[in-house]
Amino acid sequence: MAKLQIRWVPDPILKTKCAPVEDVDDTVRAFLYDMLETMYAAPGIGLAAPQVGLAKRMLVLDVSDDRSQPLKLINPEIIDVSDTDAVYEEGCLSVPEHYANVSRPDWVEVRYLDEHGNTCTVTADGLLATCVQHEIDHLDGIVFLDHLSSLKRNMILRKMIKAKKSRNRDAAA
Ligand code: GNR
Ligand code: NI
Repeated sequence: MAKLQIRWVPDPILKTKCAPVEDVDDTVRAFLYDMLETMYAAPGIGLAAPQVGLAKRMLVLDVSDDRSQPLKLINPEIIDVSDTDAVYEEGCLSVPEHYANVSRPDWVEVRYLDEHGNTCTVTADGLLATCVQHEIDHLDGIVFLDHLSSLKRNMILRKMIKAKKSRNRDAAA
């Protein structure tokens, strides 16, 4: 297993529409394990492949308190949503140290392939519903900042770019 490097905005891969996984093979399974290791180490409750440099439609999640319920979703599709929305304060491993309220459907039904290539469905509510929608957004090149007003989004983006410049200065010094 290997820990992967997490990309931060404004990395262009975070704007990419990811391609479906064609074959659920050992390479895919190994990558999902590396993603889980990276997510647990971060620590985070979800991670999408483009965040670690691979523009393919797969993601991992674990919203359990004791970090014992890993979920691995390949080619996930939202097939039903609630009429009602819920607001959560979201964060993102690709936008470290920034948080904002985002409104999304408060439950969703998702169809996906598991790591053996079997079609499964999961019905999610609460934090899992928020998280799985946040992760599927990543597969379409969307980050939670895209759900905010342009004023808030640009404020956070400017801070991310400033922080990157100061990291680069430190690295050069
Ligand atoms: O670790 C994470 N926490 C989180 C909190 C509220 C809403 C969404 C998330 S997902 C995030 C990890 C991440 O960036 N996944 O893409
Ligand atoms: Ni994220």
